Amino acid sequence: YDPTDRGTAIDIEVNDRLRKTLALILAGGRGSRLMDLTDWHAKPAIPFAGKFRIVDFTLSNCINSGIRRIGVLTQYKAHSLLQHIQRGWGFLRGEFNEFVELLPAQQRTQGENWYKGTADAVFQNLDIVRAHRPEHVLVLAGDHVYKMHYGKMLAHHLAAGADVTVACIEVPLEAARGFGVMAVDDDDRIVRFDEKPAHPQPMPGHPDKALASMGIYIFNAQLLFDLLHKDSTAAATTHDFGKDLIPALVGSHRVIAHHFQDSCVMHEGAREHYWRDVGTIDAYWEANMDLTTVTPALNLYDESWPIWTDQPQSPPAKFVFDSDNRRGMAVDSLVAGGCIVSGAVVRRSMLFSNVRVNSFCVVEDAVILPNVDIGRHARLRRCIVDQGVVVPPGLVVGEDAALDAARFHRTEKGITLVTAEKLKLLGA
Ligand code: ADQ
Ligand code: ADP
Repeated sequence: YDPTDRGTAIDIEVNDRLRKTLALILAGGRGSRLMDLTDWHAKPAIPFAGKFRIVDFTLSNCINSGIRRIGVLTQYKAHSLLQHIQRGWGFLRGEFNEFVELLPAQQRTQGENWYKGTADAVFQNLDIVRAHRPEHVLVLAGDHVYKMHYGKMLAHHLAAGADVTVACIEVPLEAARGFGVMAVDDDDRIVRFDEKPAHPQPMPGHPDKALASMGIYIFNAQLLFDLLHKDSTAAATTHDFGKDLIPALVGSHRVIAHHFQDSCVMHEGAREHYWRDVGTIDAYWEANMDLTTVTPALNLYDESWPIWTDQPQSPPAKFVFDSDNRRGMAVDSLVAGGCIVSGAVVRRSMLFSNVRVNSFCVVEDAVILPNVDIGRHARLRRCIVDQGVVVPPGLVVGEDAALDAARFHRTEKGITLVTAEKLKLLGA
C-alpha cells in the first residue's frame, strides 16, 4: 500500500478482491436540511452539476474502481431515485455477475416495518447480501459528491490486516461536531471514535483540525454479518454504524483509518481533496456555483474518471437573438441540453436540462433545476429554483432580502429557494 499512489497502481490481487466485494450504498436518508428540495425526492436523487444526480458520483466511483456488484438501500421518497437508477444504471450484465440491485426497506423484522438506523437497513437485507457471498462489504453513503478509488482503500485494508477500515478526511475543528471523529495511532489504527461529539478532539499537532469519518466502511463480510445479528437483538442500540457498531469495535478489533485522496486528476491550482456533503441549501448552491468558476475544485472533465448518469434525450442548448435583437447569452455558466436562452442574460449560473429563459430576464448566481420556465422580465439572483417551477413573468428574487424571506425560504447566507408550493401561496 503506497499512500502517495493516486490509484493507478492497484495490483491484480486487489482487482480480484474488488470483484468479490459487494458495495452497499445507503440512500435512504431524508436530507432534511435541503428543505423543500427533498420534500418529494430522497437526497441522493437531487440533481447536481447540471445533468447528474448526487448518487451518480458514488455509483460512478464503484464502476471506476472496478466494483460491479452494487446494492442501493432506499427508504425515504425513493420513487425518483429508483426510477433514475433503473433507467440509467441498467447497463451492467448479470451474466458476468455484475448488477446494481435496488433494496427498498424490506419490512422483514417483526413488529417493525421501517429501517431504524443505517445498520438496520443492511440487516433487513441480510439474506440478500449473504447470498452474493461477498468477501468484503463496502458500505457507502449515497449523498456525497467526491471521486474515490475504493481499490486503494481495499488495498490498505488488506495490507493492514484490518477487520474494518473507515475512510477519513481532515475537517476544520468547528465543523467536526457533525461527524464521527477519530483518533489514530502511528499505524493508522483507530484508538478512539466519537460519533458527533459535542467537543471534538483535535488532531495531534493540528489544534484547528479533526479527523472525521466519511461514513465509508470496508468490513470483512463474515464479521459484518455477525455484528449485525448481534446488534439486531442488543438492548441499547440505535442500529447505526457511526453511533453503535464502529465505536464498539474500536479496542476489540483492528479498525483502520484510511486517508481519503481524490482519485481524479485535479485542475491545476486545485489542491484540496474534493469531498462535499451538499446537504444544506448553502452547501448545495456553493458546490454548483464552484463548477461555474474558471478552475472548479471538482473536475468534471477528467476522462479517466467519467461520471455516468441517466439523462433526458434533449436537443443542444440554444441561444437566441430575439426578434428585437436582444441577445440571448450565458457566460461563466453551465447550460445543459434542452435549454433555450432567448433575449435574456445568464451569468455565473447552472442551468439544468430543459430550462427556458425568456426575453428581458436576468439570471445571475443562480441554480436552475430541470424543466423550469422563467417568464419574461424575471430577475433571479442568488437563488435556487426547484424542478419544474413556472416562474411568473416579472418575478424578482435576490434584490430585497426581507421580501425574499417573507415569500420563500431564504438562508442566512442569503440564498433563496424558489419552489412551486411557495409560488402557489403567492397566487402566482
Ligand atoms: P450522518 O451524516 O449523520 O453520519 P446518517 O444520517 O447516518 O449520516 O446517514 C448516512 C447515510 O445513510 C446517508 O447516505 C443516508 O442517506 C443514509 N441513510 C440514513 N438512514 C438510512 C436508512 N434508514 N436506510 C438507508 N439509508 C439510510 C454518518 C456517520 C458519521 C460520518 C458521517 C459522514 O455516522 O460518523 O462522519 O456519516 O458524512
Ligand atoms: P421570448 O420571446 O419570451 O424570448 P419565445 O417563446 O418567443 O420567448 O421563444 C424565443 C425563442 O426560443 C424563439 O424565437 C425560438 O427560436 C426559440 N424556441 C422556443 N421554443 C422552441 C422550440 N420548441 N424549438 C425550437 N426553438 C424554440
